[in-house]
Amino acid sequence: MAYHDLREFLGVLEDAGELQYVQREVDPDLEIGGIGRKLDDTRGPAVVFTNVKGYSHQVVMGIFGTTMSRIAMAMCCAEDGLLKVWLERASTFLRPRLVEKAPCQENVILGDQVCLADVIPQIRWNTLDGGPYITFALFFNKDPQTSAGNMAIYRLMMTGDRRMGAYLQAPQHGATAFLSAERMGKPLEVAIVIGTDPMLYLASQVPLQYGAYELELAGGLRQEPVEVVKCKTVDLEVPATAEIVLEGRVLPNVREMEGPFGEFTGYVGPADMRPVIEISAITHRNDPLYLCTHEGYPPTEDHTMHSLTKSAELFRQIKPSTAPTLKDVYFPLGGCSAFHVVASLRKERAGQAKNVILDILRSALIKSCVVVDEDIDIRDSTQVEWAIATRVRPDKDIVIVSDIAGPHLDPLQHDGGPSSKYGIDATIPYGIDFPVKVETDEKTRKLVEANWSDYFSQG
Ligand SMILES: Cc1cc2nc3c(=O)[nH]c(=O)nc-3n(C[C@H](O)[C@H](O)[C@H](O)COP(=O)(O)O)c2cc1C
Ligand SMILES: [Mn+2]
Repeated sequence: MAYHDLREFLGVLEDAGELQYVQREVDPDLEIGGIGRKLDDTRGPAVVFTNVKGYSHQVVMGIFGTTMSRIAMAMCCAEDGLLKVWLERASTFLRPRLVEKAPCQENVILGDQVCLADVIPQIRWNTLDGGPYITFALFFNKDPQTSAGNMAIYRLMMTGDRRMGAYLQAPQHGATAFLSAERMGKPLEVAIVIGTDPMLYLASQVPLQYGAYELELAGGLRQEPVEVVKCKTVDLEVPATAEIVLEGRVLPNVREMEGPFGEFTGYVGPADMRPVIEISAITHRNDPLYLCTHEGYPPTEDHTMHSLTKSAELFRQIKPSTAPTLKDVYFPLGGCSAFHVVASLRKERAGQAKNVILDILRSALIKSCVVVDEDIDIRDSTQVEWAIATRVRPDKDIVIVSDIAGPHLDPLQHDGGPSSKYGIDATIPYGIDFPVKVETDEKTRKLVEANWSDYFSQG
């Protein structure tokens, strides 16, 4: 089963009691950001703001929020075993299907008529932000040489009626394509798509190799190709049922100040001279829904999404080689679902956990990891801390790698210089005499399970 569009998914959230309407007027200047922070902190519902000051359409925030349950709903599967379902479906790529007529083009605004503020609410999320930001748009482009498609999320700062600054940072693929177009002296055509089937948002966060198209992965994940329509002013195709589409070009040899911005790391990222997009058309559905997301320190929706998509992709990459007995991989939200990884395995040789550590730390995007035995639930931080506290010999089990490229958004990496990494082997050392774990025996466990509700019933 697949959702036709964002609206269908919102209906499912509402039926499940996971969506609430806010009818009171809210200010896009800081107030929506403050509400987003509190909803994330309290693991709150998705919200629809029906009355946004100075804006005539509805604003939707937090479709996934900070629990895995709404991600499972987006995937039409149970929360238990989500990673397994993801891995099964993610091996299929389905090419999009082109349609002639599309809801996302019910309204077309061209050239001089374009004024971003008419269609996009001017949300300033935090006091130190450099301006109003679009935070939850799918950014589409093609490689200027091969025409391979790309779909990702890059934040956008609105700087004029038709102008935006983009955080396009190599090695992200949109930046790679732009730099290649710029070397040819050409602009890069882009489409910025807001509000679709949530599966497209999840697929956009899978770290595929350059040239692999995330929209085709989305087709596989939803088990049905995505319908697309040709854009009006650029040579790109966009999801037909999207709420809002901005068409435009990243201008060659132009850089303007973008930022600062309150990032997913939980820190304010500095402003810098960054690429600029000029908008050539806006198309949108009747009564469009503007979809956005709040960013900041964990937990946020960004971390919830990344935790699943990155865990699945890393598991897929490292399982076959180093550790066929690898059991689970998890990017915890507290590690920004980016810098820190926990993995579990059934160790079959002395030292094998260190091979897994090196396999994980190989990625420039990861800074640290912990590897534990398979009896530890790596999604439970208390169990992971218990393994670290009781199974680590600090002089033997900590690996440190110096002078290596690390994640560029690590707040200690703003100078860009080489980083360092560490991994902790928190598995029981192989072949040593180690105490037996305290556990309820099977017979007693079954007895207690069978009697559980009776213990607490009155009379
Ligand atoms: C809400 C949100 C905002 C994001 N903003 C940015 C951004 O501004 N710049 C960036 O490089 N990545 C950003 N990302 C992460 C990328 O979308 C993600 O790493 C993606 O997999 C990159 O795809 P690519 O490899 O095709 O470039 C954001 C992700 C989310 C969920
Ligand atoms: Mn990509």
